[in-house]
Amino acid sequence: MLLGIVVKAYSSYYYVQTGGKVTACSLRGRFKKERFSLLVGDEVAYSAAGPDKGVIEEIMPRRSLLRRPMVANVDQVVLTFAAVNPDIGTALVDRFLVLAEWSGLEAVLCVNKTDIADTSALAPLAELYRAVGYPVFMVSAKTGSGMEELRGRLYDRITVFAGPSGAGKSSLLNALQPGLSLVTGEVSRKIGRGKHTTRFAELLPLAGGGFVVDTPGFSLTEFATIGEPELPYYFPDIAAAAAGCKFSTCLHVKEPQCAVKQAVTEGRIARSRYDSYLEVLEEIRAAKKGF
Ligand SMILES: Nc1nc2c(ncn2[C@@H]2O[C@H](COP(=O)(O)OP(=O)(O)O)[C@@H](O)[C@H]2O)c(=O)[nH]1
Ligand SMILES: [Mg+2]
Ligand SMILES: [Zn+2]
Repeated sequence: MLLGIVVKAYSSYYYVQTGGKVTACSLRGRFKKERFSLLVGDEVAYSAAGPDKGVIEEIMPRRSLLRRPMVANVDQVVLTFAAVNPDIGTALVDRFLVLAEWSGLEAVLCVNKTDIADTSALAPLAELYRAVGYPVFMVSAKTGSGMEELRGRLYDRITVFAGPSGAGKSSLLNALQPGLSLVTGEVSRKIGRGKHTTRFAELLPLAGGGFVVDTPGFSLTEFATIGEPELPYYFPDIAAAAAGCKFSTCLHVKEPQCAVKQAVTEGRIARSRYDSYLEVLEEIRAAKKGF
């Protein structure tokens, strides 16, 4: 039996990669009866069934599950923003970070298009997120600047690229791995709006080891399913300060003796982070009333 990773699922075949080789595998009948949904990213054992063909005999336990897109065993997400066009802003960054934390993914920030931006003006933003604990990469898909550092972060892991449309996710992946030929720019947006966009992603192999997944982005309307009490935990800076609040149920809004508000006043938590927290909390509350 051979071990491999499912890199693509297409019309009842699972494409399993072992080393540099991809084998088209079918699923052993008993899995179909169990209605087991095998996903891209799953590790499997398979037996050979002819040249370039195989049968999946065993499915290994999953380390993680990302629901949109459906990918198993994702290790981290690279949240990609453009320095300009569309301009990066803390409100949007914080929303993507909440979704990453909520999905249980390690998150890193990547600021692209630094070739057409004033990088010194971006330094405070990078500093802010590094202080919260997120690695920040300043890159340009166009000039290749900063790409080696980013590449180092992708080695031997499954990484999902997410972020707003137009940030340059597909361009970055094309620059990281020549030969991928992902569609970029206006054309990709037109395709993306079509109704046949797949919910199922494909793992794209990196030559040095590891896989990347290009996504059109998380849906930003999913806050409704986050509970109010858990929200502070998705802001690591807020969660760290919350230990000092008088009430263990403190949501850091109007409660007395709130260590979070104190930390904002004293500048230990960035005002923009706290504002983002209040905004998302408000949306969670509004969504609850609405439905
Ligand atoms: N100047 C500049 N433009 C870029 C860079 N990366 C991507 N772009 C442009 O930004 C647009 C959107 O890129 P795309 O990769 O499709 O973004 P995606 O929607 O995040 O996948 C395209 O017109 C790219 O040519 C970069 O590093 N510098
Ligand atoms: Mg794209
Ligand atoms: Zn508090």
